[in-house]
Amino acid sequence: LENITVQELANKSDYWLNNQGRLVHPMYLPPDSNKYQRISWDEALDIISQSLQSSPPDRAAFYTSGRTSNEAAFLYQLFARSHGTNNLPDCSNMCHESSGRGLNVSIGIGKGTVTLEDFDHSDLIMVIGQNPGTNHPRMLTALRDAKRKGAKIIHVNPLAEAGLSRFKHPQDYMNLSFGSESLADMHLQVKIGGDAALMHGLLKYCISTGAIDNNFIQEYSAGFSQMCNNLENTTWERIEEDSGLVREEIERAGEMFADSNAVIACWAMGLTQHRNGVAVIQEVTNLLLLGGHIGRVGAGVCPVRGHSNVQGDRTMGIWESPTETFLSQMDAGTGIISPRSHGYDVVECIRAMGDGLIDTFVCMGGNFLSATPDTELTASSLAKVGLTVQISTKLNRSHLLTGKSALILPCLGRTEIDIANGKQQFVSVENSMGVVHTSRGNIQPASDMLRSESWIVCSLAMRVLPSDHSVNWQEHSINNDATRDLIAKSIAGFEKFNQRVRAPSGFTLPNPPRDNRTFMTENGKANFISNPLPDVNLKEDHYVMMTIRSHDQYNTTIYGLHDRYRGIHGNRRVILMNAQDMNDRGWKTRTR
Ligand SMILES: Nc1nc2c(c(=O)[nH]1)N[C@H]1C(S)=C(S)[C@@H](COP(=O)(O)OP(=O)(O)OC[C@H]3O[C@@H](n4cnc5c(=O)[nH]c(N)nc54)[C@H](O)[C@@H]3O)O[C@H]1N2
Ligand SMILES: Nc1nc2c(c(=O)[nH]1)N[C@H]1C(S)=C(S)[C@@H](COP(=O)(O)OP(=O)(O)OC[C@H]3O[C@@H](n4cnc5c(=O)[nH]c(N)nc54)[C@H](O)[C@@H]3O)O[C@H]1N2
Ligand SMILES: [Mo]
Repeated sequence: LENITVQELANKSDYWLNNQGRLVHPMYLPPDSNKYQRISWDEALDIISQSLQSSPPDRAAFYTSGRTSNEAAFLYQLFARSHGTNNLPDCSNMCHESSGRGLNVSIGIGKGTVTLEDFDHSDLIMVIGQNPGTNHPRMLTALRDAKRKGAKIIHVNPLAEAGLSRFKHPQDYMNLSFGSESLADMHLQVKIGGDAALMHGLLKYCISTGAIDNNFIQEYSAGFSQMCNNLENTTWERIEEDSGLVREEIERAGEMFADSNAVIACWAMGLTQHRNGVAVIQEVTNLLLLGGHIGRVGAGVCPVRGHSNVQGDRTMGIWESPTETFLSQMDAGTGIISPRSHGYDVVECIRAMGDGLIDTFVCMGGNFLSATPDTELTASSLAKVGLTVQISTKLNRSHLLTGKSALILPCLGRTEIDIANGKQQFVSVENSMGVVHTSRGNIQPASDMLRSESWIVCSLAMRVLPSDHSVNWQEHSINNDATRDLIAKSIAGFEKFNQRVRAPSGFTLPNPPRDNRTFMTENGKANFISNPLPDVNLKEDHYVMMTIRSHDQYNTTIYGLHDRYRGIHGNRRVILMNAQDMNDRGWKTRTR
């Protein structure tokens, strides 16, 4: 890194950058310099602390990617709030934000309501806008097991994703069963953006055939008749046109739904990243509420997350718009006084940078530059920041297109042994099902200059915050048990954290809708929310483009150049197009 300019590095591919191995030493890119230089931890932390102390708290922002452990995430938000800001944008803003927003209004919780065991008791699992084969391979096992116990699976996707149509479990080779099985019983090949129309069709079908759970609707919900009225305005012609499906198909799916006592709906980016993401997630929720499929064994909503701890990070308070309930418990538990005004999310943060309103930008992992929506704009906005700091394991583009000065702080990965104060430490994470469990490293660290994320945050806090601060940062820098005790006092659901997390499979966080059909919404009810259908009409000669993830790539990290499920090799920049459309235009496949 010292011998090559950042401009030269920026010309390399992402694949090349990731292949350079681990970052093993703190590095500094001074203002007006084009090469990183080695720097000691003390010097690095001093530079950040000076930058933070020389401007108002709201001129700093703290980004988080989703791999950060609960303990480090908790300390990180505690530090940001002690410093005086809620500027905590995170990768979740670009991922399942719409799930959180939609579900909070519908059922009073921003996460899913199913456990893994529910899959064993489900009659019908809807997999909507999600490709578990590539992105959640372990979920295929849960789907296969559910199917063997009699569940039906409906796949809603413009593409017939391979994992769901041709599934082969590695262990089946051992049992000498060589055939692959089709997991999906039905594939509803919606148009891109056609899910809301499909949901309207399913709702209409169930209402008109009386396939609804009257008890649930009366006792626990609000907004049902309003929704029914609004649905009358949606014609079947519009539903067919917008969804790209024919009425009979939708009715057959409706029949399967009506015949099922316990339905799970899973979804991911195929819904969340649409402009109407919040609305369409509420439509899916409407459908489940209609049949009383919340708070029932084998049923519920299941937004399937990406990063291993993105859900836990939010639970720990990585959130630019925290609720008063959350903040007051945080303050009572830790003795700090959190700022109340909301901070920047990812998009607002980029705007603020562009307007010259950010002096210090710290990233706990991730690749802000490449993951955010408009790379060029983000790069030019970042360039206006005084100091950008990346706490990372591996090199990526965010280390090369930086603020006026930049730091790289190399941290331990979760697979590495973390010994602090003579004791081996472990951390915890929360999965999509709300289960909190331990994560322990077992390989030797790549360098003795690496530090744990918690250590880095606490060492910074000790420099920036007054020495009589209410939090014992010294202790937390080397003792995750102490941090868990503080979390237990400061965040609901984590009582006896240290004891419960040590159980072999961890513990499940409280989930009021699932546990006892308690809905912590404004009216205390589960809400049917009506939303107008989005405009999915296309202009003449226009096409819709969607993005999909591929094999051998994890978000911005490129591990290889092959997507074996799709038979695409040697390239990452691929546009797939309907052959008929290409023919009509006389367009040809590029041959290399
Ligand atoms: N190998 C690998 N695994 C990953 C990741 C990775 O990059 N690589 N990323 C991780 C992260 S952070 C996340 S968030 C998850 C994401 O997991 P997924 O959400 O499964 O990821 P995508 O491939 O982006 O999924 C988009 C899916 O939605 C479909 N789709 C697109 N538009 C529509 C639509 O309008 N309606 C419907 N019904 N479907 C639509 C696409 O065909 C595709 O199957 O994966 C995680 N796991
Ligand atoms: N065009 C497009 N953009 C998207 C998406 C899309 O589908 N299409 N998906 C969006 C989604 S769903 C998400 S979640 C975001 C993801 O946005 P980010 O989370 O910001 O991006 P990642 O590529 O997951 O981050 C990878 C980097 O994290 C660092 N890293 C890896 N492990 C660790 C660790 O243990 N500790 C630390 N400190 N650092 C580590 C490495 O340096 C690595 O280069 O991107 C979003 N952006
Ligand atoms: Mo994600």
